[in-house]
Amino acid sequence: MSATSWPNPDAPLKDHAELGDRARAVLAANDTGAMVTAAPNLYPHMWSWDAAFVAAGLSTISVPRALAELAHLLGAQWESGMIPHIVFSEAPGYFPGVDRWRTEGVSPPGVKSSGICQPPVHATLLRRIVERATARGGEAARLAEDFARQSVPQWIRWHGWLRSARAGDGSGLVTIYHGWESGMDNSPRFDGPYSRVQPGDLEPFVRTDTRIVEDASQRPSDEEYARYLWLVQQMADAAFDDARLPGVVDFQVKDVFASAALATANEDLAVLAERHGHAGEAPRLREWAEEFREGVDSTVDPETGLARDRDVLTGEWIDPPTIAGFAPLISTADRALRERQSALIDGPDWTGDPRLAFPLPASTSTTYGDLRPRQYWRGPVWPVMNWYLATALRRHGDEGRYAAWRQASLAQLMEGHFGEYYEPFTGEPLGSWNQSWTAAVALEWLDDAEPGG
Ligand code: 2M8
Repeated sequence: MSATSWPNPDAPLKDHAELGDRARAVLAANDTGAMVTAAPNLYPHMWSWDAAFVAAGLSTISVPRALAELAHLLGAQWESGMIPHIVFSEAPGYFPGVDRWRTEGVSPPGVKSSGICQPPVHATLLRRIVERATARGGEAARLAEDFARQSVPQWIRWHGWLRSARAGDGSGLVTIYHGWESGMDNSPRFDGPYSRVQPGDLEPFVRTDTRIVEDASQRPSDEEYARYLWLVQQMADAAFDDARLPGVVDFQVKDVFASAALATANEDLAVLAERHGHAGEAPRLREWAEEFREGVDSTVDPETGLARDRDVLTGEWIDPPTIAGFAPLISTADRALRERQSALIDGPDWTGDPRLAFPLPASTSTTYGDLRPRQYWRGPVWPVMNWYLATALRRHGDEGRYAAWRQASLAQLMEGHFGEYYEPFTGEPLGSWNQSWTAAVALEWLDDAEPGG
């Protein structure tokens, strides 16, 4: 592992075999034995949706290791069914750590976790892992199928919690109480809702992220962090009681992307349930899938063709053009909508922008007035998103776009740093280097000949 500067003096990597070797080395280096941390220094713990992508990447190396990753995450599931967004390791140095969350006594005994969630991509990736293992046969298949049989009830509890605690209004749209729950923390999606969060008597804090990512402009601002922490404080004061959150939290958004992830994950969970000993559960999981599919479709702006979040507290639609606007590409069954969105994503505001280093979708439209091409979820290209969206396109039969995005993604990753995110116009790796989910999706792209895609 010698990638320490950019451009990488060893770049371009020789070939895909070298890319694969480096990606495996990143995952091995980030593996504590109990978990593959999300990144070496910046994120020394397990993140919920990172763990799902990481497990998929690990399954190209070792199915048992991949299953252990998901088992560790499931070991932190709350009694309510919620899967927390961070499962803490013993490593120091991340802020806000477990003490700030005040989850002791609410999280399961012995578990150190945060008190919020992240997008529910897990069942989708578990299905992929199990199909890969089944195709491989032998011990890997037996282990993966056993794991599915044993864990399906826990995944159902997770989805059931999202549906009752976060979408009990029947809207088919998941409410989030923190931008962190979206996974796209400082996306312009949340500018409006965050502008109305006014921190009150906030416990003092010292950030650690800006010590690790030295160029602070690649991270959210201090003002944004104060709001993030204020929301944590509000939820901790309410002991993360699902029933109390709607009455106390200053940020409440219907998240269209998480809802699309849940729609498709319900479909995948139904398939796993049918194949691995829980067939009786499949019909209600398919109903849930339909409910969230319809919820997502109902948010599409007829003028722009993009799906929209909604601010629950003001009732307003959220307009900034971000990658979340393409949520229907993940979940919709409406062919015309799929075609419209596919044409849009090829267009000059997205992958068709001729200034791009690689024709891949940025986290925010590159023609958006307030684009910040180096700042986190406000502009950079995220490899993990490209892979997740491309596999969604492929499962709906779009082999052409899948192949084009695969080629562009592999070309982007050949610079060899496994950046957390990339500057869209120069291809510079930003944020953390040797980010686990970036290495994981590199392995997935390389392995795409295998069944289960
Ligand atoms: C980022 O979020 C964390 C907070 O959850 C952070 O900035 O400290 C996001 O990109 C999130 O989606 C991701 O899961 C996490 C770890 O990679 O980092």
